[in-house]
Amino acid sequence: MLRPKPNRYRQVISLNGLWSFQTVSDDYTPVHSLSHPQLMAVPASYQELTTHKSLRDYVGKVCYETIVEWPNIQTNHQLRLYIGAAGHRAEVYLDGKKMGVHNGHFLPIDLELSYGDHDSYTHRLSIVLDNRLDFGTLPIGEVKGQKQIIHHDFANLTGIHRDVLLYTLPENPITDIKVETNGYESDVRIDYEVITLAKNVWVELIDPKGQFVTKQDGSKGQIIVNNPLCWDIHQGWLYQLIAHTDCDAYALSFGIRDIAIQEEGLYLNGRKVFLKGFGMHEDHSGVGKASISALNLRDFELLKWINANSFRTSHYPYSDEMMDLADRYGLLVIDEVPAVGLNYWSSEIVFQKGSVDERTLAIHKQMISELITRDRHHPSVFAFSLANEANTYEAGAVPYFEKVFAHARTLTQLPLMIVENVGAEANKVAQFADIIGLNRYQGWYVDLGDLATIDATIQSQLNAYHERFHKPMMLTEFGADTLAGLHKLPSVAFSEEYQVEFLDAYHQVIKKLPYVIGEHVWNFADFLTKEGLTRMDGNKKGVFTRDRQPKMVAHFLKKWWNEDE
Ligand code: BDP
Repeated sequence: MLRPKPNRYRQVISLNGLWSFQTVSDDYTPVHSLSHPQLMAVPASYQELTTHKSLRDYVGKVCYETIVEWPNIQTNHQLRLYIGAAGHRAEVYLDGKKMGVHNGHFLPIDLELSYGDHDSYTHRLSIVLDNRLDFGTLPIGEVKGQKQIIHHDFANLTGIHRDVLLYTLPENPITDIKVETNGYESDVRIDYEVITLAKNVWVELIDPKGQFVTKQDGSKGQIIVNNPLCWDIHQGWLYQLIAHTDCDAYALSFGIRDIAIQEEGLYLNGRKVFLKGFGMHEDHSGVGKASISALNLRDFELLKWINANSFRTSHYPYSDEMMDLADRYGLLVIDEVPAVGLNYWSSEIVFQKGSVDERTLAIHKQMISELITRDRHHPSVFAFSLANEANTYEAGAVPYFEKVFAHARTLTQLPLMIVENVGAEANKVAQFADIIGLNRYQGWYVDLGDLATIDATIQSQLNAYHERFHKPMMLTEFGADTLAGLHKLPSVAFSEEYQVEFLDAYHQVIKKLPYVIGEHVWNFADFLTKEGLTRMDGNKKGVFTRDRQPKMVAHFLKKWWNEDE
């Protein structure tokens, strides 16, 4: 699948804006227009916009509806719909007729809109969304009565979260382009393939400075690039392969860069790199999980300011635009599937029939396929994370993850990760991964306030993993809830001083361990969660507030990460 892009052969029309919106029953089909709609912004999380608690806490289906004015298209051309993300389950209707369904909130919906009445230029587009999480969705969840139970730590915000685009394709379109690069020094080989039924195919290569490199005939081939401009950290060089046919064209961006791992290191273009950055969330006041260019850009400006070189898309795939920005700012990305909540924080077994079972495995595999297909040409993506904090000490987790990893390996050569909170001795799954991420909250959930315990505990826990699995390790989460503006001398938990001392203690211990390839602070910014006694208006472990202003620790991180260059 190629993301819609306008050019002389392809029209793209944005349907973002104000739509009609209403909660609907489970058996609802949009035969007629909505009976008592309200206005709703697209993209946005509707829970962030409403003033009604009943809608904010609503569990079930909603319908978005808009009237679309058709572009003028030829009969042999296709009209398609692309929705960057809408969740969790989506049904798409045109004039009341079902066009398709999709399960998987954080990945695109792309389908053809076939329509009966060619004489009519206005059509009613309805998108029915179900915000319920169960064992056939990711994240997983359970609905008990009217309540949605979730086991993960971010609010179940839903709605149409990314661009809605109507687009056209010409006859015999280019349906896919595959590019693989080999090497990074001189004579880099680029293997490409253009998928199309068109007969006459040629490609052009344009370098990151916009200079023409070469033109070549045929839908499949190789190009050798001497002395390439490699993509690197803070150096977002992007090449373009422009595929042409007699009736279509598509420009695909990609980067030339080489990723390698060894037991004690991550190498980018032959150079060892240490990852500095954050686990993040797509979460902003007012719009929730919507992708908004201005807000996305501010996040990247802050990442640059603080001297971060990487982030994890915790705990789900981020928008196309976030991935484009990572490419352009030159930040390395751990791209994560929404396999979160596979841990009930109790003694209950998770990996068993009736709980996380073959239904979950099927959607897990589907989302891995969709994610890797969507993101395979982003040079920023150096690893895929296949789960966060699953109960990997359970016997049932072994066959489950064996299949998950085997599936992902059929789709990518990049390193695969698992993010763990289970101790090394109990872990039955980490051997499947190439890089092991560990989340640790010593000094917070364990021994709150006792910073002196961090050094020895974290060292011994990481060492235990390394001695048992002999893989590169990464501290993927460590953080302390901090109330912006709360100062205490001496420090106490929740104060800005405590966050500084806490993160410094981790930073010091990580530096001593050569096999640790990076540190990602939890979290980039404060974010919304479900209500809870330890969540006062959300999770406050952000280094920035939810409206993206720095807490005191941000200035320290900026300095530490600069000194470590
Ligand atoms: C970890 C989770 C993360 C949470 C974090 C926390 O991976 O999603 O937000 O802890 O408690 O367990 O702050």
